[in-house]
Amino acid sequence: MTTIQEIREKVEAGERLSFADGEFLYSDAADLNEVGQLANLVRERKNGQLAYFNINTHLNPTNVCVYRCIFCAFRSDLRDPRGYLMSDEQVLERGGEAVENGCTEMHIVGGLHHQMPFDWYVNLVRILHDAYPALHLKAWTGVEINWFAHLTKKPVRWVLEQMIDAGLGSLPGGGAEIFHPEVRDKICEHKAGAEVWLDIHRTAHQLGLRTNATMLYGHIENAYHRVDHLVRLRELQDETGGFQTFIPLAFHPENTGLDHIPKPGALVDLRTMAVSRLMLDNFPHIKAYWIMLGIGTAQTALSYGADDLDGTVRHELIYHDAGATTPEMLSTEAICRLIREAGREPVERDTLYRRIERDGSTWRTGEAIATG
Ligand code: V47
Repeated sequence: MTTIQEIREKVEAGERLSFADGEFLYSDAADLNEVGQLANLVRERKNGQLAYFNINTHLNPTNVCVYRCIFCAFRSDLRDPRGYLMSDEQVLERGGEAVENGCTEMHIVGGLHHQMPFDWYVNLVRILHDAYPALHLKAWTGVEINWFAHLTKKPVRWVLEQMIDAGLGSLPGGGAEIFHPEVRDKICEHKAGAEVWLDIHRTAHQLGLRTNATMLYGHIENAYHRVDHLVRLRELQDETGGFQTFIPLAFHPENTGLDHIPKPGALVDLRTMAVSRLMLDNFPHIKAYWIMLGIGTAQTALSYGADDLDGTVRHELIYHDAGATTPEMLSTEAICRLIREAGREPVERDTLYRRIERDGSTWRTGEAIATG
């Protein structure tokens, strides 16, 4: 039988936790505050008192999607009045707005629109990058990259090379959901399976792209599936070292096919954050995405393993369509205040974790931030 004392000893000695340790940490036998304390120790070892954020915006160029993932409130059918597809002018206008507001990153993801060719998706990256070269484009989940390979009948490597040539800066962590087929086959049976998602990130890392990873929790999965998910990510990170940040994503049920399931409570959120920090010993950063957690839980998460709050954010749709009641955006002053209230030192970073130095309305990229 595992005990918290044994796990404490391993964590203090910097030893890797096992699958069984992960399951124990999720169980009622492991006191949440003790789990949080251990995660806080690892956070502090890696990132000291720093807590990161960036100034970013979202762009979801279409919500029309061939897939019908049961947890998604954002997708639309082509003929549904909610369905939309942005024009190049609208996309560029968003880029202009982002730059005017000091954004360093645009996070681009959307539906898989069956009428749009691969060229449309590459062109979107190209026009944004050409017009706003300093804006980092964190675009397309592994699921979208897989769709582009399907559309073009070309290898994933080729798809990524075209995107890099157009101006892609990194891949976000979406589309991972829960890797285990017992769950994946029920919530998103058609989309890229675990091996495909992981292999796309492997290829991206080989091409020099940094990527993130997520886990969608609080629906039909159990602790075993969550730990399995974390261990698969940890194995790929051992191989490539290309992941930057892990983001646990709490399921939001409103307007989804799983609206009978209640949203996970704050204690589940905090435990998931802490277990992620403890199991993913080779990930430099764990993000508390305030849009999804709510502001109070996100602040508390900074003492349960998280070292990053994502960004100030503009134009978020995926969570707000699914019932998130958080604000649409935060100002830099507000996000810094939240971080200071949590006892941490706010650091504005770019997507690749380099310090941002600002002078009035101009900014420059400073030094890379070292992680322990
Ligand atoms: O893959 C969709 C999730 C993800 C719901 O890389 C839902 O920095 C909860 O990946 N309830 C997209 N979750 C968002 C994402 C992300 C967010 C913030 C930062 C980064 C990053 C990536 O949102 C999807 C899916 O797992 N999602 N619908 C829902 N109803």
